[in-house]
Amino acid sequence: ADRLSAKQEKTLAMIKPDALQSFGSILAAVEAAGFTVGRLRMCHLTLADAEGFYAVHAGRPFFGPLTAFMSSGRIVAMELLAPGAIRKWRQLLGPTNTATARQEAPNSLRARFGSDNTRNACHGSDATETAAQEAAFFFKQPVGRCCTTTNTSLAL
Ligand code: RTP
Ligand code: MG
Repeated sequence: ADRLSAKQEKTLAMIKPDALQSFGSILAAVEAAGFTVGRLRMCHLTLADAEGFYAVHAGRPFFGPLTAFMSSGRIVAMELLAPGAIRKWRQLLGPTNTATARQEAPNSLRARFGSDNTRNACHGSDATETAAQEAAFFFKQPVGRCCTTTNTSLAL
């Protein structure tokens, strides 16, 4: 009943190129934490796609390395549904910097699967508005070289 209740929140999660090989383990953690997986898409972002997704960071010193990394291999984008999904998923991610994550949250996904401050395994939306924008980015327009698109019956 809770899975379909109005208390559900939706976040946009991404498995970044460095962690694609750990998709199975990450999906296991998603399930164990009680999220419902909504729409899911695997694709290889172009550099322009990555620049669009991270447009808010344009001009930051890490923008070039970040967008190059994010277009270097396939990613998985997925909607995760749960009560408080945005905070809950970022909690599971741990701190942005993998080294910090290993110190402060050793069981977090970034501690387990990240490599450094840029190659940090996964993404999570930071607010309701960005979650909606990011879901639209992946599921309401053609993006990159799409490999797989699936829809579950529970997608909102
Ligand atoms: P995300 O958006 O990926 O969930 O991560 P976040 O909120 O924890 O981090 P944010 O500040 O939004 O940065 C987005 C991504 O840019 C890369 N980054 N590199 N100093 C650096 O080298 C640096 N800082 C950020 C990371 O990949 C980060 O997740
Ligand atoms: Mg962010």
